[in-house]
Amino acid sequence: MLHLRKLTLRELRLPLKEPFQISSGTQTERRIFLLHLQDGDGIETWSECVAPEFPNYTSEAIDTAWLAIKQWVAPRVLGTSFPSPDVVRPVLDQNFRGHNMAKAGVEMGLWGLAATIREVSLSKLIGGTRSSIATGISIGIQKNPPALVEKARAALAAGYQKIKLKIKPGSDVDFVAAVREALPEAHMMADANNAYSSADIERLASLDRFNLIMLEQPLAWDDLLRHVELQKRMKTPICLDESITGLDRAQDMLTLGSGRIINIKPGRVGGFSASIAIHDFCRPRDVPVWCGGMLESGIGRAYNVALASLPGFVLPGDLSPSARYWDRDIITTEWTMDRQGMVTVPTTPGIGVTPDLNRIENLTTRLETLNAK
Ligand code: OSB
Ligand code: MG
Repeated sequence: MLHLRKLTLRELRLPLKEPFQISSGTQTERRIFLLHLQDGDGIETWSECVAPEFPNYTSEAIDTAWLAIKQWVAPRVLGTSFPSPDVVRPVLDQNFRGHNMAKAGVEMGLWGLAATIREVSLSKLIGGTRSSIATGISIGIQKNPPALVEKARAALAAGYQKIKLKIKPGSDVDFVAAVREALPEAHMMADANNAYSSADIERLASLDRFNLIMLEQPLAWDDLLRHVELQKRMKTPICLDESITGLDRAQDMLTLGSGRIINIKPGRVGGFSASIAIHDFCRPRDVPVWCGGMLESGIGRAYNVALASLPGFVLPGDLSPSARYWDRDIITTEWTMDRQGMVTVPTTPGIGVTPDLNRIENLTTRLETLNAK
């Protein structure tokens, strides 16, 4: 039985090693939202709510997620007994629309807690089959094509198996062309974070000549229909990120032909149950899925790595090691990647990382503890 007695919400700020620019803005620091879960026997674990500072990815932001967890998520889980974590999501969805990242932070924490209680790794708990995960890097928009080429070259030299180039109008075709010319064999893709509209179809279709593995979320964040027309015009597979908010949207994508690949981020779809459901739907239909990232700390990364160990995650994930993002992570043994671009899946019980409690305490800017009544 899972029985949550105490939930602690904690915000801390971690400076990014280098600014990360996507079409909707630049980040220099990550506001990190951690959750600490404790059951009646004193068993505990940590999770992370990935909502960003501003509602410029989906409609959620850290401050809305904090409110949603405190007001509506926590009261439904604190003091409630769940036989297993897969029954949590329906409870969170009853007459409670949206707020997927808020729901996911807590739902995933309960998966982490279940793994700790059962003394198995999180990967094993969900049926993971991989012992290491192929890793790709997401490279932010750079000031000019040569600067991007340099980043891409360094990433390949470090072993990354896939490079993802962020693009936006004004920083797209020339940038991708320069990287392709410099690195003809690179496994590469582009991510527009919904910076384009149907008026840009010809421009987007011109990316076909660069032999990209996929083009991620070119059109609006909640669109499925306009992507159909674009996919018909393009040879390059479209991968949806923002538009896939749950299993139903994954099904719609396939029915409509809005795209051919899905980037699964457990935060965006509301947690592990939904992520596993999308994985299970896609796998027999030969729809490749891979695990995206939200600039998580080492704690959030533990969940992504475990999820990506499922057999249908057939493409490299955005699961860069700690040193890609931070001078120092908030876990004691940081995430590393080997020269072949592989990240090892932990086999120890629970989430498989050890939070650095002193560092977390020192960095904390906001704290709130909620108890079962
Ligand atoms: O679209 O995948 C995205 C980061 C923040 C918001 C959206 C996205 C991203 C990334 C970063 O691409 C991937 C990572 O965590 O390394
Ligand atoms: Mg994306």
